[in-house]
Amino acid sequence: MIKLPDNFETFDEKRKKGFIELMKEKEKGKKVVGIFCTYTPVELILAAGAVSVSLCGNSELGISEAEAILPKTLCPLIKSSFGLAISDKCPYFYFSDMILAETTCDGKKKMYELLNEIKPVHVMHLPQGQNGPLAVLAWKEQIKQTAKYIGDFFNTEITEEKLHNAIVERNRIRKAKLKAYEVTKLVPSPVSGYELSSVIEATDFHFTDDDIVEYLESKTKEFLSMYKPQDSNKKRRPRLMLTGCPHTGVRDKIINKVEALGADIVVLDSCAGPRTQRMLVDETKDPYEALAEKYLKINCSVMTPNDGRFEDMKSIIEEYKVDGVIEMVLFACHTFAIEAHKTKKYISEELGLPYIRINTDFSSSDSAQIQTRLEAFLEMIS
Ligand code: BJ8
Repeated sequence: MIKLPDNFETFDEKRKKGFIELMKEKEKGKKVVGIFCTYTPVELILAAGAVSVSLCGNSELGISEAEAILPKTLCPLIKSSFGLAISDKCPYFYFSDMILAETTCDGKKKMYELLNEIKPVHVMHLPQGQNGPLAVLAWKEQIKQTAKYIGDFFNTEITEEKLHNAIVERNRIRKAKLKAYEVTKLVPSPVSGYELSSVIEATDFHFTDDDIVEYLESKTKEFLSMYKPQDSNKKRRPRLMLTGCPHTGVRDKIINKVEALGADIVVLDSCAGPRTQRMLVDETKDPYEALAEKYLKINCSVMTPNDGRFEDMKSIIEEYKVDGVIEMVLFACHTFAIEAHKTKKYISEELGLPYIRINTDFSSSDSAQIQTRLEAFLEMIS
């Protein structure tokens, strides 16, 4: 019989639902691996017969608990993730048998050392750059070692056949997510960025691949049925791209707000967005090599250089017919903050599009100020 956390009654509805769903999987004997980053080759987890869950915090919850240990000046995503973990407020952390982590930004790396005091954490050493002859080789070796670690941890063997099957399954999910994202290529977009991002986020509450794909396909169909081509003759709402740090913690104060002001966020240019979903893992080659190549191609500011991000942005901007760009940088995220200088130059000077940068955290204290800046930005675009 699985024990509820002592503070279960204080959980909000979303977390209660997540807890109950995952509890059902645990009762069926499912093993759970917590993850924090898009660079995690989740196929390894799947091939071990376990399920992966994201442990990234995306609200103010847990931040005060975290600040008793971590510096207040740290990125809110790290503080929230850590605080939820140490206070048993995250159902996914509660049920995780182990954590699979990787060396991305400094804050996360050091946080993993502290998490390891609560749950077993295996850290994969991600190369700091994507180029150079040894990068893929080193990453492939890390993936192999991790397969061995996870296999031993769960007392199973991750065979190449299991890994191949996991690759095919994850590619199926990537294709379904991409189709959902691509609905907003239509003009006018039949769905708001807020609703689309809620749907993608809700896949975190589905724990089997069939469930995820079925849910995404039915939502995509529903969105497509809402398309009104006749409205393309009406005055066009500005079509915006949101780039920068992961945006789930600012959906209300940026995505919802900008859409209420009369624009559409038609593309979410984050590491989990369409630019990553369209990169499939090659199903025809050695699975370790295919995984190493695919995951290392993901563009994130933790890489140096990170030129691929700009190539991705250019094609996404064209495909989604973007009129302007909002870059969101979380406080204390040094890699995205420094890279934002290049982003601004690239978007405004090379692509000639309006650009605004918003520095923020997960609190609502700057909502009014953000609204004023967004209003001025939209006035400039319209
Ligand atoms: S692949 S974006 S999930 S590292 S935690 S870097 S906001 S200071 S999340 Fe990320 Fe992987 Fe890259 Fe994506 Fe900055 Fe905060 Fe660090 Fe962050």
